[in-house]
Amino acid sequence: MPPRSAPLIQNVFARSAQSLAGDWRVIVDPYDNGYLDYRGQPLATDGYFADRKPASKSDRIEYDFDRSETLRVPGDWNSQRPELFLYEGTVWYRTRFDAGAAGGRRRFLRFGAANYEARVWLNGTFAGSHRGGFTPFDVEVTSLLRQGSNSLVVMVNDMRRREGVPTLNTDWWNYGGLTRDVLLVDVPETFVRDWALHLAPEDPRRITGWVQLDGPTRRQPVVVRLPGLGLAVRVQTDAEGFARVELEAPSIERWTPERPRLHDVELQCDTDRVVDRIGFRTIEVRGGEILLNGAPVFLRGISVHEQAPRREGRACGPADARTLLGWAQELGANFVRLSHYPHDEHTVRLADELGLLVWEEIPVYWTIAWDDPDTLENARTQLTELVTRDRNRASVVLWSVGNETPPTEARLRFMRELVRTARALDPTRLVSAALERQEVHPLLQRVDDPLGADLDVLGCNEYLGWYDGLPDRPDGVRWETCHAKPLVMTELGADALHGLHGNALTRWTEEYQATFYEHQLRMLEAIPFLRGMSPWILADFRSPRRALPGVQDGWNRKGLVSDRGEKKLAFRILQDHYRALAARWR
Ligand code: GCB
Repeated sequence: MPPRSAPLIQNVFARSAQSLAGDWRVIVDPYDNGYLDYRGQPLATDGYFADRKPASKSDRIEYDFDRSETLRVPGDWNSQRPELFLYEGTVWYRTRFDAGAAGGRRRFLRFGAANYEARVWLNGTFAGSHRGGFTPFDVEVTSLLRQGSNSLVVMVNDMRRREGVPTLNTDWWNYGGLTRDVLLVDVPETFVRDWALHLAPEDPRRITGWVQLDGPTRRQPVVVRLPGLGLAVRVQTDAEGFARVELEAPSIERWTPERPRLHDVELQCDTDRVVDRIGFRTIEVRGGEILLNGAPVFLRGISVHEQAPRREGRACGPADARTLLGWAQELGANFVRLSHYPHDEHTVRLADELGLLVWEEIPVYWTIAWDDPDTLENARTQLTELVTRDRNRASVVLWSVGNETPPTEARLRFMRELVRTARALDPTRLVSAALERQEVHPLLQRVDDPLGADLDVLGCNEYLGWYDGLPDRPDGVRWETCHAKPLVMTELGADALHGLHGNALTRWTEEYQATFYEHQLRMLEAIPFLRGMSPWILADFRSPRRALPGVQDGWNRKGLVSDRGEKKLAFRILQDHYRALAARWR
């Protein structure tokens, strides 16, 4: 039985927290010299983590954070210094910060993400570690924190590993570093660590869920309140600090893309009080339809990478989220596929506010070490952390367990385990994966991956007209599936360099891409079980696989928007289509 959740603090943004954003001192350490001795053994005391200064003029210390260069946190290192653009390895980060007296409270460091592995020391003492480049983790530092100045050292390593999740090969840039918020969070000794609140799928006039306390006083009454609606319930936690929540809410206004209503929620026990803003809605699949609040919905989507808009680097923070999701809204989307890894929590919270439905994904991508139990454990942990972080977001309707994985037995076992994990963690959402198509003959394509039997919604990536043929390749193509489930075409796309013009048969031109979309959209219109799409992709993104000089220059150019934020011709084509679809599915 997988755990109910990862030990993460829910809604850190509602907590009293100190941001550690700023310029951190860094040491670039390709040989892990600050961690290992010359025999490859971990250093006991002398590593860079000790953040030492010479005690006398004779003292030999071969590093000095105070005289080292700086990098901005949050931020990837690749885009901040030209010599780190292609760097993969270890970078040591050091910041100093002042902390007040603990006053009987507990303190945690929250890392929004560190790609890919992180080890954390506070004042020279090891405090915790994490692997997985896109999910948050908390490190308790209550007993390590000093009143006054503190030294926080984080060793971040972003080497790609064959047995990692993702593995060696991806079509996106391996941005390393402390890429998201770092916060010092302050909570009472016993606090409400986690909660899940949603409409009961079997009876949406009720809110159900649970709360989880953390700390020495685990048995407590907890009141869950929706002050705006005058609703409240009092529950009693057990010896583990856990209690189920049931609340009658017969006339609660639902969250919809058109009216994304969020409700203030308050959770209070004797020792703590915390708030959240939660939308309530249902999502299910019935008779080939995706039902949102009981009504059929068509997912007018776009895939999104976490590529910073109009600049180099990984997107992070609320402003980038606003630009990217703003473009999606301008396109007429009601749905975004946040590919191929968990995006920043700010993005998902903004989707809640804007009314965008969200597909979230873990980086189980292409071919990974299906037979390695530790790889599976790693993928399950990343999924658990993602679900824990976002299970209270109404916008999130689909968990995806992977992208374009090959239909072998070992992979099927691996993926089925992930599907089971997703369902055990969160029985209220749909589970999917982006699958591949099978060509029966050129005019008949089929989705018959056996994993489809385990999913609620089939995702399929197809590039008819780009990797296969010319823009008219989709003409007359029919689709079938053995699974009788709704299909979302999760990828289709063609590269175009913004400003490059030619006729529809000239690769890399905006005209080729626009024509590709015209033929694609006609084909998709004729698929009776199609219930959504998320073409590839919103904006051009950095990829080491894209070498063509003068066109790609290290960018995947399938964006409808260029790396500088300019819209290509195809943007308008999809926008017109989405306007028509929106009118039809009202
Ligand atoms: C795919 C992958 C995606 C790539 C895309 C492409 O099938 O899922 O990660 O970036 O194709 O552009 O080739």
